[in-house]
Amino acid sequence: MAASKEQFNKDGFLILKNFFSKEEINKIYTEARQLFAIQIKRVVGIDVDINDRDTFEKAMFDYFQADFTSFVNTGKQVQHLISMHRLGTDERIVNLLKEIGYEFPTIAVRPAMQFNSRYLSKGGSHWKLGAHQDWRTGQGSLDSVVLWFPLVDCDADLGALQIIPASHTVGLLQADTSGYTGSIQDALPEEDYVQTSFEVGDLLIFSAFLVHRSGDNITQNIRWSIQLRYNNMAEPTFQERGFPMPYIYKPEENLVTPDFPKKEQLEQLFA
Ligand SMILES: O=C(O)CCC(=O)C(=O)O
Repeated sequence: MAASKEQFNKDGFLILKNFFSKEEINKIYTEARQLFAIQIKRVVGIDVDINDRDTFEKAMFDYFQADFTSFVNTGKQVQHLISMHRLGTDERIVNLLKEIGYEFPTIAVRPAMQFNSRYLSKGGSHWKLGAHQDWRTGQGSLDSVVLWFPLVDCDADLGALQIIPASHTVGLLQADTSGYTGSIQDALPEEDYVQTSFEVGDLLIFSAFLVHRSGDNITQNIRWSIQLRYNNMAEPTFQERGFPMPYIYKPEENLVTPDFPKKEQLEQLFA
């Protein structure tokens, strides 16, 4: 693995084939679809087979149109799957981080699952991100990294990430921070981008300074993927900056469902 560290430092990324088993990735993918299927049944009124990909994804689009608020909430609940969080603390990941030089790895931000499709977007930026460096939003250790992997086989047509090898050493580029990751303002040469491609189980690990962007999903399908992010608490500049944590996580101030629950519902539940 020493050679991989050298390669990582040089290129700013590694693609590791079969890093995970297909079964463990499929379990997370299944649970995510199961959550959506529960709400699809309630809102759209159909008992959809999650393994019938096109039919299920069409139902996802119908659900998105029928009840946007509930769709967004379900999308947020999906971010809390135990299976996904468990994978994020997996020994194989901790060992990989150590192999690229981490002394004291921590989770930089909660794991994120994306289900990207032009049909699941009201604005531009949530299904397709322009060129950016994740460090601008994470602001963690200088050696902070992103782990990106799809839950389905993912090639150029499904919009797998496009990366600029070795761009992790060009510095923090100017970016418009109005989107949630911020798009780099300077035009970067098209020919510098490399299109990635994955089978289920493959993993891309990249420096938070590596310039990357979403590929172009030209299919009708959803591109399901997970991003995990880590910091190295032993990195001196992170320590000197007092371990900044720029992510904000806070509860709603008001009851989401007014007049809920009734006392009787609790009595019945705990009877
Ligand atoms: O998955 C994508 O298309 C973009 C993800 C990404 O760039 C990121 O999470 O930083």
